[in-house]
Amino acid sequence: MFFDKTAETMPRKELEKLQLERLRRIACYCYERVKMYHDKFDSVKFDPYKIKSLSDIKYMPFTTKADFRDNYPFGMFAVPKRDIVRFHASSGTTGKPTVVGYTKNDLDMWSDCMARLVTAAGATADDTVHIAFGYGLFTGALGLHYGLEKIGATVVPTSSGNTEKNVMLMKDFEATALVSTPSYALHIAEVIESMGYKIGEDIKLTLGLFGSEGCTVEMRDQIEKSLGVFATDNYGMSELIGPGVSGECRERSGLHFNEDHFLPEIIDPLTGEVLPQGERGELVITTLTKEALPVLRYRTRDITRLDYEPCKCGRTHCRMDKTTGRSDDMLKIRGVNVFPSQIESVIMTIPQVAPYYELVVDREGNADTLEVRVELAAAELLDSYKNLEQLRENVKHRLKTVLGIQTKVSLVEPKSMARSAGKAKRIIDNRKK
Ligand code: DLL
Repeated sequence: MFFDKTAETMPRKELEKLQLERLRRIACYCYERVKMYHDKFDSVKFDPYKIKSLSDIKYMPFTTKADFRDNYPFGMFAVPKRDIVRFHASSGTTGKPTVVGYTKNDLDMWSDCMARLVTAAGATADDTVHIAFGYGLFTGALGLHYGLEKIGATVVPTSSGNTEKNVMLMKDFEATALVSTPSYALHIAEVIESMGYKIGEDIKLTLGLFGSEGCTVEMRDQIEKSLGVFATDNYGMSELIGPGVSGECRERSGLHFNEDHFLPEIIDPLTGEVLPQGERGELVITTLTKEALPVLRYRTRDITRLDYEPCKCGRTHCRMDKTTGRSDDMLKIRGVNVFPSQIESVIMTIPQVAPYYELVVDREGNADTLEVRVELAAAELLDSYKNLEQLRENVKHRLKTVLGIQTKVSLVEPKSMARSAGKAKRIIDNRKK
């Protein structure tokens, strides 16, 4: 099923022609309207009127999160405030939020992009979709909301939190699809069980439209088992639009980019060089059609690779692998690169532990230490010290095999870790204190 078959199955050559036309247009548009781009282009003598091929993009300067901070709140906008019809913002860990704005056309483009992705994931006008992302300045809830309404699905905008009420409404309104972060989906499953509801009888979900944070295939399996859904992944970020940048089709062999609106590249995060097709590196994205806040060569910090082979679903737009994490989430432990997703994939395959974990990084003397705290799946496991020790050693050994370094493993009581209603925060890096 397609929402916009012509666009989604456009032959590669035609698509690249369109991308080039749009790249030229947006580069000139930014140069003429946004002082920051004008100055950046001039400083490296980049002439937007002379772009000849898509690969000329490599001469264009990058945009980073710091540019948003330095131009807070409206310095990067390309239209007067009266043309803005909506603001969103991402919270950020320190200081001011990142402010993003949309014109009326931007909102139309956004809901079209979202409509394509939810259709690719299998949502239809017959679905009742429970949206358990936080409504508000976060882009997730309203992004999915408008895309789903566009395809005629019935939207239930409950927001995240108050999980028992969420579950009650899911049952009473007979929700068939759930929108949430993967970590919140796991918590919802836990609450469904504690309320005594049966999956398939009281809760009739069949589809999960998840995203906004990393989720390994192993964690996805757990979510599918506990909620009875087919789980799909959606990727995006506020600076670029929100969700709607890329998402999985039913083949689930990568997340299809909306490539006619978002042009992806993969670069070496250290040198900034564009990497050859198929290599893993940092994802950089250029918005090709946004009016209010066009963003050129945005360094996402997310690590992935792109696949340009046609997909079995018929879509021609390239696919990105699930991200292995953000380059700034990567932990350097005693010189070894560790991605939290590697740890997650180990934890999710050990049945005696629950899918809730935390990583505590510290420094003892000059050496980094990594403690993996993970919840036990059942209280009975606490009855035998010997069995607990065996389990701890098993987790430790499996982590050593995957990461190549020793970790400290702490098994904590079932249901003792904080549950998240949004993006889970799993890393505590005491070295930064
Ligand atoms: O999380 C937008 C979004 C909302 C995407 C709902 C999908 C669904 P931000 O809050 O700005 O925007 O966070 C963006 O979240 O750079 C990634 O590191 C991470 N992220 C988003 N989606 C995924 C995903 C929204 N599917 C940052 N897998 C991005 C892994 C993701 N990480």
